[in-house]
This record gives sequence, C-alpha cells and structure tokens, in this order.
Amino acid sequence: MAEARSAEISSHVGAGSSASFTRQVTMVIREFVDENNRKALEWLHQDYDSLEKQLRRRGLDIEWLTGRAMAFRVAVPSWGVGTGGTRFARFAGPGEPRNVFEKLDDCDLINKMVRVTPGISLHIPWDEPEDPAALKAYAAARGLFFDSMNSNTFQDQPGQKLSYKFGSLSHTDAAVRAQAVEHNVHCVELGVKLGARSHTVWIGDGGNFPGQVHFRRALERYLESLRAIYAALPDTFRLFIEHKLHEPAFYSTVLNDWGTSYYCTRELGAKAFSLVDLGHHAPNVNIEMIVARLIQLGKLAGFHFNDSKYGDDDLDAGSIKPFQLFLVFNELVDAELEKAPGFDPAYMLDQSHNVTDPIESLMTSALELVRAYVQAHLVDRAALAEAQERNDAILALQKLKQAFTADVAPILAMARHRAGGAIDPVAAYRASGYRRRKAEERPADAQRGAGIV
Ligand code: RM4
Ligand code: MN
Ligand code: MN
Repeated sequence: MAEARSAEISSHVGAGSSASFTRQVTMVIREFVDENNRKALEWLHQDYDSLEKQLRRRGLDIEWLTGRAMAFRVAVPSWGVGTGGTRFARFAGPGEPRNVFEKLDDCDLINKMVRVTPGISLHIPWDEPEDPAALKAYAAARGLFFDSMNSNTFQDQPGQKLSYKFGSLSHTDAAVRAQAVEHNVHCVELGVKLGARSHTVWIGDGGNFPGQVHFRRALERYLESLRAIYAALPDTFRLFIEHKLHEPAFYSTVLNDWGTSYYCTRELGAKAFSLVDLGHHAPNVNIEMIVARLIQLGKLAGFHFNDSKYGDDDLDAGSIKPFQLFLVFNELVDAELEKAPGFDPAYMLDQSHNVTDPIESLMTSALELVRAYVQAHLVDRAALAEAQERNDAILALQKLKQAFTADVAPILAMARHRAGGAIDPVAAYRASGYRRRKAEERPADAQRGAGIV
C-alpha cells in the first residue's frame, strides 16, 4: 500500500526517480539488509545472550534497554545529506541529491538502515518546495515526516531585496528586520502545511570589531523581531532559538550564550525554548550542566547534535568527545526517568560532512546517539544519588563510568534488527551499491551547493 502510494506520488511530482525505480530501490535495500542480517544474526544472538546475563547480575533487564533503544528518535538535517564544505572549499561527492525529493530519498535509506530517523529538519529556502502538499505526501509515503523548520537569514538569496551583510533580525534598518521576520513567518506557515512541529531560528548577526554593534540595542531589536515571529506561531508550534558564541561574526554575536537565550525565551512566552547545538559554546564549557540548567528552568528545546574539537566543527556525533555526549545524555535520561515537568526535547543532528559519505556519517551519528542514550539508562541512579549524598566522589564517578564503559552494541544491533533495520548499517549500505547507482542517476553539477556553502 505504502509502495503503491509512493509510486503514485513520485510519478505525480515527477521527482526524478520513476515509480518502478523507487520500488526497485526499496526492494534492493530490503534484500541487502536481510542478507547482511542473516550473516550476522547468529553471533548477535550469542553476544546478546551473554550481555543479558551480565546485565541481569547488575539488576538490569536487557529487554527494557532494547525497548528504549527502539523508542529513541533523532531527526536528520536535510542539509546533511549533501557534502558540506569549509569557507575555503567544498569537495563534492558522487551522487549528491539535487533537490529536496532526492534528499528525502537519502533520508529514507538512512531510516531504513537505522530505524530511528523518520524525522527530517528542513532548511528554507535551501529546501523550499514548489508544492508543499506533494512534498509532505512524498515523505509520508516513505514513513518520514518533518520535524523542525529552519530559517536562513545568514545568506542573501538571488533576487532578495535587502542584504543581510550587517545582520537580519537585529539589523539597524527596520526594513531589513521586517524582511527577515517575514521570511521566518513564511517558514512557520510552510511548516504548518508540511506537518512540522517547531521552527528553529539561528541568526548570523553580530560584529567583527569592538564598537561595531551596540550590544544592548542589538539584543533589543532581535527580541522585538522574535516577538513578531512568535505572534505568528500556531498554538501547536514551538519556537526554538539557537545561540552561538562566534561565527560568522568573530568578535560578538547577538545571541551568544545560553543565558541570553534563556532570557529571550522567557520574554517571549511558553512556546519559546532554547536549543543547544553542541558546537556553539566556548571551548571547555560544561555543556551537560547547561543542559541540566535548561531542563530545570523548563526551557530546553532540544539539540543540534554534532561533535567538535575546536569550534562549530560540525563533525559526526560521538566522534571526538564521546564521554561528553554520554554526560549530556545522562542529564537527559535522568530528566526523562524522573518525568521532569515539561521535558520534551527535540533531538536533531546538525553536521557538515566534508570528507565522508554523508549517508554513512548520518547513520553512524544516529547510532552514536542511541548508544549514549542506552548507556545513560545503565547508570545506577539510586547508587549515584547515595554517593552524592555521602560526598563520595570516587564512587559517584565510578557509577557513571560503569555505564559509559559498558559495550551496549548488541542491544543497539538487536533493536535495529527487530525494527527491520540493518545489524551493520554501513556494511549493508556499502554492499547495496546505493551510492554507485545514485552517482549514475544524479550526474555532478558544478554549480550546485549542498547546504552550508
Ligand atoms: C549554524 C547553525 C544552524 C545551521 C547552520 C547551517 O552554525 O548551527 O543550526 O542551520 O549552521
Ligand atoms: Mn545548529
Ligand atoms: Mn552550527
């Protein structure tokens, strides 16, 4: 039924791949997943059984943990399926998606392999659809949906009346601010048509030199613009604002840190929340503590997950600082298990894949998040609380390390297998030849920019 629907839709929108091709791709993926799983299944059962015994000794039920792994969800960024670049260059990869429908095809493949990524974040105008209803139906036919919308006032678009060179929502010129507000309102309206649930605003506004921007006036103007966007939100929609310490402005940014972000969301109202992008903080900042603060204050929007060594590097989640990722999830799971009031974070990836196949990076990153999520469930919270009460620092750390060092791979693989995904997603993907076929179907176009560049 879903396939018939997807066939009908893909011929309706004329999105490049013919109906039979779409069906064929789905079947080929299925076959490769099955074949990959058949080979790995026996060992997986052995590993799973032995982990089951180990965890039972620690009073943990492996089936509960596998259920948690299956319940986890993280949205994939539409801009992440194209190859990213730096401010120096972009080295395109083969078979990059050429339009939003092809981006959805790649997101579909990712979700079929890992089974935790049915949500998609869209970036407007990079993914502006001509026919929102057709795009929504195209996604739904593949079991996908739109999670958060993202506006873009950090670039000028062809034909745009006023420039964002010196800012957007906080610009000194009211006409530029109005243009930026209008774009955001358009994103919200589009989001409503697409069935999205939130709108995320990140601005590039700020200054490169001392004296360039009047700090207090700029924040006031930003807030005034946000109020206009907030007023356009339907009741069911949430507004996420994303702070960032630096870049593209190198001396000061208008929404620079979580405290300022929290203040703004408080000023705006109950539908406004602060989004944490893991790459948007000063080096060595205790991000897990910021997360705990925002949870406590009832203003945590959710995340843009990625990893970094120096700044907003947008590297794959869990690739550089896995312990930090675990500690972030430790706070999240703690709040989830405690049923902290209003706790409903949106998990999203926001990465730039410059040297890897974006599909492989997104699959692996999603899995790293499930890993941290499951590991955080292993923490013996009663023992940790007791150690904290007694000021037993070593024991408290041990409780966290015990969870972090546990190899939960069999749980993650079993969860994927049970949900119909691949036991080894990267191997199944490579064996499927998907990228090779896409390279033939989507010939390179020198003009094309895929996302951040
Ligand atoms: C920014 C920020 C935004 C993302 C852009 C592409 O640094 O993280 O979330 O939309 O990059
Ligand atoms: Mn981000
Ligand atoms: Mn960023």
